Amino acid sequence: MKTRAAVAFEAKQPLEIVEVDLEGPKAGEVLVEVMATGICHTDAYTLDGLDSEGLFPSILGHEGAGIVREVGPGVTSVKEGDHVIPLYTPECRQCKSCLSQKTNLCTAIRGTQGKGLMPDGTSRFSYKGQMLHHYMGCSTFSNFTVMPEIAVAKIRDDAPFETSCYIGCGVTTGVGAVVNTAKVEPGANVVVFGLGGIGLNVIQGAKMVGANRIIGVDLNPDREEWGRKFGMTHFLNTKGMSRDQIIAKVLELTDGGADYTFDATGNVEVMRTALECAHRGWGESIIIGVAEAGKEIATRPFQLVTGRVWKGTAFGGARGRTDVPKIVDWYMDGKIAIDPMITHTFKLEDINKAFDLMHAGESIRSVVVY
Ligand code: NAD
Ligand code: AHE
Ligand code: ZN
Repeated sequence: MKTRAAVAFEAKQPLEIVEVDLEGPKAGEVLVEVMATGICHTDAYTLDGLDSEGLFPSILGHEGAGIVREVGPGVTSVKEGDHVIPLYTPECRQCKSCLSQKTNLCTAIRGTQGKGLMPDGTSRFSYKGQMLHHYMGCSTFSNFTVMPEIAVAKIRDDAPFETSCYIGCGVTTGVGAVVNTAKVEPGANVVVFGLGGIGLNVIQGAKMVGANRIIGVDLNPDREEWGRKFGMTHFLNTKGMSRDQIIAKVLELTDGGADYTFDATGNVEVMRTALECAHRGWGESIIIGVAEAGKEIATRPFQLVTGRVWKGTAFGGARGRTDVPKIVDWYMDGKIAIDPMITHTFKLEDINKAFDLMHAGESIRSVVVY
């Protein structure tokens, strides 16, 4: 079939809206009509050529919601007409990782997914005879996409696509980092570095579980108002501040250090600061941000010897097929907010504007509605 898509032909170039060819679903796969997709900073980082796994030409996008339009042979867990959220972290429930119950990082198809291919090692997308890569196993910047059955979460039919698509990455990542990865307990003091589409969800997750002080850190002064809307109790604008100054201020606000800190910037210097703001003896620092290719983190080992813990989280530690439908329920029941964070809505033709707004710090989340 033909479908409209925003194609990343080359790094650092605007996406081009073209009609591409899409092959139908093979065994174990489903055809999904993407109804809406968010634009996450990870899409921008890949488009900017900063992802060591980045491939071109490709169809980016990994934060979607849509409807199953066709199922391939052997598909049993979803059917035509089901509403689904594509999962860049699948859940096969059979691999060593899924069975371990220690991680959400299903390994069933990670190898081919990282090469921009479907599990059989081929792509379903092409343009004028040239193969286009899939992206993070999702490619939601295409109106129709093909997904492995293990990489879609069936969700309730009454959840609006244009808001629930955000659960496909940002919401689940931020809230899940609090609930699944850090397991923040009531009364804990929390510091969130970077109050964008992910960090604000960390804030609302921390508020939801009953954290005490929730300190937001950003260089953009406009983010203070945003943080306060979702439960932030203190704001620190770190523009012009040295690492030592930031740490001293956080230690003052948290009686010696935070119980939990989160990096939602992707900046490795910030990741170090976040770790060193954690309380001696028990403070945990969770890395959410994706750093540019070639960047490394550093700290004095003494920081860990003295009991601070450095952790990371992908997709908020969520097991997609199991947890995503529950997060949709939290949203529909009013336990978490999504609508106010969606600051801009575009047609696919205008998707490049969403990247411009993100880089200018003017949007929280932009969504393309097909
Ligand atoms: P965003 O652009 O919406 O937000 C980033 C925020 O960080 C902005 O408010 C910006 O002003 C702030 N910031 C930048 N540099 C800073 C600094 N030095 N100090 C303080 N604040 C700073 O991006 P997003 O969509 O929220 O994504 C955030 C990060 O999370 C990105 O690196 C993204 O790739 C990553 N991410 C990771 C996962 C995961 O599963 N681990 C999932 C989604 C996104
Ligand atoms: N490919 C990059 C790393 C990118 C990355 O860490 N992606 C996160 C999701 S970001 C969503 O916005 C993730 O899930 N990672 C686990 C995985 O298996 O990809 C690199 O550095 O090579
Ligand atoms: Zn994302």
